[in-house]
Amino acid sequence: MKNTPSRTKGRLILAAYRLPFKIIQNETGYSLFQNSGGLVSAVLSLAQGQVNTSFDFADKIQWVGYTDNNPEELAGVTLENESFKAHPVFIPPQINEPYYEGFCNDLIWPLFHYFPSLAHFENTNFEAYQEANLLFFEKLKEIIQPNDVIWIHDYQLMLLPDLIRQQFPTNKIGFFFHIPFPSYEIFRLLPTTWRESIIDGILGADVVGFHTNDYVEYFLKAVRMVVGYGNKLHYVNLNNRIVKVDSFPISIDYQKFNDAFDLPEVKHEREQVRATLKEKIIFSVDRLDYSKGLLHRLKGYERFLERFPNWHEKVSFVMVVVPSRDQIEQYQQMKSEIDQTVGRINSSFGKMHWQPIIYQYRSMPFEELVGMYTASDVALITPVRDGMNLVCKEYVASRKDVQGVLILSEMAGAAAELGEALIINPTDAEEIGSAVVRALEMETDEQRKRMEAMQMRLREYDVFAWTNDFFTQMLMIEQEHKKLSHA
Ligand code: ADQ
Repeated sequence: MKNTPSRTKGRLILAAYRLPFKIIQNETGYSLFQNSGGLVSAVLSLAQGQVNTSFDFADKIQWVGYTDNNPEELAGVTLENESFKAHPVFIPPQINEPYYEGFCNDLIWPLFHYFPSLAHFENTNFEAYQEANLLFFEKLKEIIQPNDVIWIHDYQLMLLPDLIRQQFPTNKIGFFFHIPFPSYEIFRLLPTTWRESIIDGILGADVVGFHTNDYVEYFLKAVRMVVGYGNKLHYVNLNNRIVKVDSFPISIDYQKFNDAFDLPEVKHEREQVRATLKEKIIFSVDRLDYSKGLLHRLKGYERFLERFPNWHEKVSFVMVVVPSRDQIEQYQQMKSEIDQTVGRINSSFGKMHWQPIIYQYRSMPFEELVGMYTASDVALITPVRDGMNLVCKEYVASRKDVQGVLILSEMAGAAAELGEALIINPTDAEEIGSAVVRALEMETDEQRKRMEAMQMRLREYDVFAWTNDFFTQMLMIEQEHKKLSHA
C-alpha cells in the first residue's frame, strides 16, 4: 500500500443497498465470495494503492449492505475475506418490501427514469424508506471511527449521508448516484416533505457525484428550488460547510474486456456463434426493464425488416434479456409483450431456415458475453432513459479487432462520451431502421476510425480513473473547507 505520512490513516467504508458477496457456510464457519463487478474491482484497486490517490486506507475495506440471510444464523459471525469485511444490514421483510420494492423500485426508479405514470406514491413506503435508511445508519454507527471515509451509493440510500453527518461531523462522506437525476419538473412531483428530506439527505455528503453534467445541473436546480441553497459553479454553500457536486461518468475495467478478446473460451464462443449464424449479427443485452427500450428496439428492427427486404436472411438479431424484478406485475406484463412481439416478427418475416430474432431470457457468463460482443457486427442499445449504460462501453472495450458498429440511444448517459456511435432517438423506429442499415453497410475503415476514437476515451477514463477522480475531489474539498473556516 502507498505511504502518505501526512495523513492519519482511516478506513474505506462502502455502503450500497446489497452486499456484493455470496455468504457461504463451510465446516469452519462462513466465507465471503465477492462478485466480479466493476465497483468491487475499482474500490479494491483504490485500497491496494494501485490507483493514484493520496488517500491511504488502513485495514480491509468495510462494506455495509443488505443481506437476506437469517440474522440469527449470522449473529456474532465475522464475515471477511482477504480484502473485505462485510457488515450485513438486516431489514425485516415487512420493512424491506415497502422500502425496496415500494419506495425504491415502484416510485424513485420509474419517476427518475421519466415514467411518472408508473410511479406509486404511498406514505407508508416513504416511512419504510426512512426506517431502512436508519437501519443502515445504526449499522454504520457501530463501525465508523475518526478518519474513516464513507462512500455511499445510489437511490436506495439518499437519506444516509445526512444521518451520518449529524453524528459524525468530521468524517469524509461521498455519495454517488447511479441513475439519472431528473429535471426539476419531474422531481417536484414528489411531495414537499419527501423532496426536502431527499435533498437534505444527499447534501450530508462532502462530494456528490452523478454520471453527466445534465444530472448535476438538474440536482443543483432542485437544491435551489427545494431548500433554497445557492451554488457557485459546482459548490453548494451550506451555512457551515460546502458540498461539491460534479459529474463522474462511471466506466468499466477497460483492459479486462479488451484482453478478454484473446481468452480461449471467448475465442471458442466467438467461433461457435459465427459458425452457427452465417449472416451478419446484431446483438443486444440488458436487464428486463422498461427503461431499456426493449420494445422500441423491436419496433425499430421490425421497421428495418419492412423497409429493407434485401437484408432478409442476411442478418440475425440476437437479443438477450437478463431476468430482473420479474415478481413485479409491470415487468411480467412487459415480458409477455416482448414474447408476443418477438413471436409476431419471427412469424411474419421468418423462413424455415432463417429466424430474424433469436431471443433468450437468461443471464450470460462473462466469456459468453464477450464472445457475443466480439462476434457481432452491430450492437443495438436503445434505452429510453439510462443513467449511464455500461453495456455499450463493454462492447466498445471488447473490440480488440477495432471492428463493429455501436448504435446508441441519445437517452443513455453514455451518449455524452460516445459521439462516434450512430446516435438514435429510441422512439423513432424509422431512425433505428435507417441506422441499422447504415451500420450493416459501414466500411471497415470507418468502423475502425469510430471504434478507435471511442476506445481511446474509454481506455483513459476507465473505472479506476473514475474512482481516482472521485477521491481526488474528496481530498480537494478538505482544502475548500479549510479555506472557508479561515475566511
Ligand atoms: P443497470 O441498469 O444494471 O445499472 P448497465 O449499466 O447497462 O445497467 O449495466 C448492466 C450490467 O449487467 C453490465 O455489466 C452487463 O454486462 C450486465 N448484463 C446485462 N445483461 C446481462 C445478461 N443477460 N447476462 C449477463 N450480464 C448481463 C445501473 C444504471 C445504469 C448505470 C449502472 C452503473 O441503471 O445506467 O450505467 O447502474 O452506474
